[in-house]
Amino acid sequence: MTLAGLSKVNTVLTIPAFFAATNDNLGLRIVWLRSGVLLFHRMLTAAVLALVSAPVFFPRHAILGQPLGQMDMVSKYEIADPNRLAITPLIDGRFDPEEWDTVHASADAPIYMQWEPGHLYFGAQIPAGKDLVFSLDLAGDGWLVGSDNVEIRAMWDNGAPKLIARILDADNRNAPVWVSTPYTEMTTRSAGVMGEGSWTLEFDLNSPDLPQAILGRSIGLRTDILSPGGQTNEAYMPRSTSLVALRYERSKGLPSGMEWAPEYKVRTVTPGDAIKIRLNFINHDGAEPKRVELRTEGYGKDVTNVLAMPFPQFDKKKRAFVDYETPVAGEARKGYRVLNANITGTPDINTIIETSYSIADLLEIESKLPVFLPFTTDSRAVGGDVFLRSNTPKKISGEFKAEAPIDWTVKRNKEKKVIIYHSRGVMKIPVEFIVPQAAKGLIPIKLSVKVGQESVEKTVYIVIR
Ligand SMILES: [Ca+2]
Repeated sequence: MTLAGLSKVNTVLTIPAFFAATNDNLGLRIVWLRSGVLLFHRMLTAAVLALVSAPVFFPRHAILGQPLGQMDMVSKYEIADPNRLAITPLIDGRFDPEEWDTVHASADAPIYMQWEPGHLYFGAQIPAGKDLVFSLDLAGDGWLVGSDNVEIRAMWDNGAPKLIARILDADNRNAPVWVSTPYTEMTTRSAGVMGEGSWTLEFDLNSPDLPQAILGRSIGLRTDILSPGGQTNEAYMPRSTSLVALRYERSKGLPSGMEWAPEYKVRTVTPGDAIKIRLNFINHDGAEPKRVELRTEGYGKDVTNVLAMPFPQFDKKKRAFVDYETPVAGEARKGYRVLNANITGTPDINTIIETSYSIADLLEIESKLPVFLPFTTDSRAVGGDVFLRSNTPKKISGEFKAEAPIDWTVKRNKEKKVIIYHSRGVMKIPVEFIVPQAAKGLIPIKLSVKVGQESVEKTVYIVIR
């Protein structure tokens, strides 16, 4: 079992990126310095580093020699909490109670961020007449490192938000370039509402061109407000992103000497069923928790139990546990939800513990179809497996369907009877397609399973280029 806790906020000012930019801007001087005056070189380097790391007294663009009109994208980006929980929002442009988790508290433009496997979710409240730029370093290895950096510019356009995405490809560190990513724009669902003086933005980032959201991944993030038509910085310019991590657990105000970890048999529950989540505690010091209140946050609030009880005594091994057992109502909205445990006691204990669990469909559709195919002028057969993972102890029987674009043929298992006898069992369905001649682009494949009145659907993409 892993013990969850807060990790420190890390701010990354990409070092190679910084030097790339410094070299570029001070190019003439550096060539001259390399020709011999080593001592002066060292003094100048020290002075530049001192100025860059100095607080706010000097405008950094002046130090770095940025052309006028460049944005300050190296200021420290404040993060509310680096641990981001799995929470599924409803992408409708409206912020419901506890739907979103603040990642950047700002009076001008508060930013929200959370995730679930395969999806990164962002929300924002943006001043009317302004655009907002997200700079995401999806491998968390620094802006201007690798080809996993994406800039997403959100603007209000004709009554709805519009997103324009481009990837910063810095695989060649000496010549980073912008690469447009229309597939990211096509696969990102977004919604927004124009209000008094500001507009809302919600989006679900899930692109075949970008690294996938998985548990434990660290991501660099910053956002900047700018005017419509305003340009963001050139490809070679550094950006300072702050690291956040994709987690299932988080805690605030844990007393010193106290640790905790959740214990799940399974992290999923289907509507109409029940879930038990055990919270295990170890108390090395003298903290005295007195009471604990447990509830599910957000969309899970009205469909689950609220429990309050005295905090149990610690045993001789300084261990204690608290169980949260709840039925989940049949009409529950599906998605990741958060169990919130509020512990109070002496001295001045006010601890919040959070853990994500999934109110899930009857089964999960997992695709092992190829994501990328090289372009060819001939037609060809392409195959892979689809796994159906039951989320219920009950037997499942239904109908599987694979649907491809009209000029494609589903040659194997276009339709297939599904029977999963065992509790939380798995069924493998091999699927084969005939890809037509010269097919290219972003190809949606719709996979679905109908069980009684319920239909579970998933669209996956094959990219041919
Ligand atoms: Ca919403």
